[in-house]
Amino acid sequence: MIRNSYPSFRQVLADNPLTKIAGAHSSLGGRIAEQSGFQAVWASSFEISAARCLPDASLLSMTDYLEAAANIQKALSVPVVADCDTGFGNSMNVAYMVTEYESAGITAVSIEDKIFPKMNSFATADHTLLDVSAFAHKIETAKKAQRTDDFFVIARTEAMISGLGVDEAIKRCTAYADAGADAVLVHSKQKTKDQVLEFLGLWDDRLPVVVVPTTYPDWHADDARAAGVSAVIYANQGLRATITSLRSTFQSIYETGHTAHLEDNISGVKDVFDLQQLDEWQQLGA
Ligand code: SPV
Ligand code: MG
Repeated sequence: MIRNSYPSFRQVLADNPLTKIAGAHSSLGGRIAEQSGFQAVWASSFEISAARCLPDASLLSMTDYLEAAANIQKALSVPVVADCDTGFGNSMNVAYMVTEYESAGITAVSIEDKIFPKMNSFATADHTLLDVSAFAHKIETAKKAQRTDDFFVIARTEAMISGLGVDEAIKRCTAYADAGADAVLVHSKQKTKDQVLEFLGLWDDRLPVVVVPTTYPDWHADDARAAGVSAVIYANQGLRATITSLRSTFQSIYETGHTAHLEDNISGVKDVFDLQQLDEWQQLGA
């Protein structure tokens, strides 16, 4: 089918004991994630900026991120979760963002409690947080702005990223739950899962918890589920795999002057045609 229908992220979260989400910056990456079994796709600000060789630092506009997320969603039968950074400004920007994303068919967005402009969580930089009440107001505004009951707003705290610790993360997530958030995302850059586990031990299960185990990659999804996690985002492994693969392929072609040795290890043209749904398009256009 060329025009895909897809469930809302809210539905997917309700239907799965653990929702596995893969990061993408293009429809192609999103489609391969879906074919690999992922139940949702994260339209990652890190990936979308990297695809344009730009830092993940609020340089691209909301329109850029929306276009990327909407293009990914158009290709999929699973929902996109759009990484909307800080909501692209103040509460009024958040209201505009929600109307635009919802109109484009996106069923879930995530906004984080850093000040605008934000910097990627792993970069050595200032990660100052917005005042808790100001971010709670953004969440309230997002929920007020949505038109459908299904639209899903994830409140992401960067408390642990900014060095404020687990207690601050709990305090903030509680305030965001009070403000009407549908889930919380707790991000950590520690080398182990312990900080997130500590959060889960103190969290009263009021809302689903989403995690991004980039720096603690050995946390098995089943163990995350057992610890109380509802959704896990593999935010940038696809991008990093792409970089490794392109680099070795291009270097090898350049050095050897031919591609014969690569042919068995790179996708055939037929594989590309299938990802493009060429057969379906030809039937439609016949
Ligand atoms: C992203 O993928 O853009 C994220 C996750 O927000 S992180 O890069 O870890 O901040
Ligand atoms: Mg991001």
